[in-house]
Amino acid sequence: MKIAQVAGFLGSGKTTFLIELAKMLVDRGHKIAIIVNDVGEINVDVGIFDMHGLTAKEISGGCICCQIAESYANTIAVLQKTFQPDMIIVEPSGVAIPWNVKKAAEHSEEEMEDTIVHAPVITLVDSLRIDELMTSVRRLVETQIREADVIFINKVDSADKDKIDLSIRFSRSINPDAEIMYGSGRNNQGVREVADLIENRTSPRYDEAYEKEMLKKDYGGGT
Ligand SMILES: Nc1nc2c(ncn2[C@@H]2O[C@H](COP(=O)(O)OP(=O)(O)OP(=O)(O)O)[C@@H](O)[C@H]2O)c(=O)[nH]1
Ligand SMILES: [Mg+2]
Repeated sequence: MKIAQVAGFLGSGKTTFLIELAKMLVDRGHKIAIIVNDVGEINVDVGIFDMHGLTAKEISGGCICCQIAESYANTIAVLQKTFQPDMIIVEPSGVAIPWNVKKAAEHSEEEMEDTIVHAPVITLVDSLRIDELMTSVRRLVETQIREADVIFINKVDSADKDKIDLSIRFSRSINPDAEIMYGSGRNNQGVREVADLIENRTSPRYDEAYEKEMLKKDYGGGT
């Protein structure tokens, strides 16, 4: 079973993007389930997914990458047994760390007869709020960008060229290896290209040693 994450800071447009992405994958014949995580303060309205005819499960009361990793793994296993999707698309909370979400997903293998294959990790970058992302929440945003396979510069329908360029340069400087794409979930721009990547590519399994190396770099220990 393939699992795709649409990561990104609070308000970066994850839910809007994910609905378009899921609809496109359903149209291509996939059986899709959605898992949405909210950290508690704002309640996700799963009804919005139902409205679009999509199967969604909400997990709340903490972050699926840490506090409630177990209930995330359990939700995946239950979906596998009861609905048998060929793909699950996950909206982690805006403060989640992508690799920890991967690690948590892999724990579901202990509860089901299936293995997890990770689709490329998509991180949305809100080009309208790039200045704020580069200052007040920079460390978290850098981690989300560094751990992405695909960086999607979002909301280009409303952002000016300077903000879009800055978003691209900032993302590139942190993660030179990732695919950088741009578009708008609201206008369904760029969604098809992301759907192609999710269908055709995979992302490595969680690797503790590699994460430790990255953390060292992060905190200046390795350089
Ligand atoms: N201009 C523009 N606005 C967008 C786009 N996508 C989402 N938004 C707006 O951005 C805000 C947040 O969108 P959501 O899709 O709820 O973002 P989210 O990342 O799921 O938010 P949280 O779950 O609260 O972290 C809403 O006001 C959306 O209408 C886009 O492509 N362009
Ligand atoms: Mg959301």
